[in-house]
Amino acid sequence: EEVEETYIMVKPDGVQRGLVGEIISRFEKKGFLLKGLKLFQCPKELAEEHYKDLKGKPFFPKLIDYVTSGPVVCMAWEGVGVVASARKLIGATNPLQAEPGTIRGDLAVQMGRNVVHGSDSPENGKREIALWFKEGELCSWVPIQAPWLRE
Ligand code: DAT
Ligand code: MG
Repeated sequence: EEVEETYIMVKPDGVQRGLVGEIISRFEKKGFLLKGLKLFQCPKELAEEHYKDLKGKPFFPKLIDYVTSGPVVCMAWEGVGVVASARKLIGATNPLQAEPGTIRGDLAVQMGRNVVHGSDSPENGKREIALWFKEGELCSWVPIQAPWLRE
């Protein structure tokens, strides 16, 4: 049971469709700790760095266009097992395969419009938070509900 950090991002379609509150709410209600939050217009270079492992894939140019097509909401979340748990809350990459009850399963239909990003490993969680947030944009704090979330 390790305390981890994950980078969650509402993609431009989620922002345009007014799903920001709904998506943040799912992580809040689950009981994870929000450490950073901002609305941000992502430059192309940052999008390419973020998705560098996918460079060369046929869909890469469209993916970069999509993620830079409007503002995104950047979030850093902390918690025990938060990386894998957030991926479960988000659901499968292809929204048509994502289970009902997951964000993509409930709110999206197409892979190229799958509303949200979540880091795939604790290492990438750290890497992506460092990539998207500057020093001073993250808060360390203890919410009043902490003793009611973990014994
Ligand atoms: P995930 O976002 O579930 O971590 P990923 O890291 O494999 O998925 O890919 C990043 C994004 O790229 C994904 O959210 C949507 C897009 N993508 C992935 N595979 C794709 C494909 N085969 N065709 C079109 N878009 C794809
Ligand atoms: Mg991924």
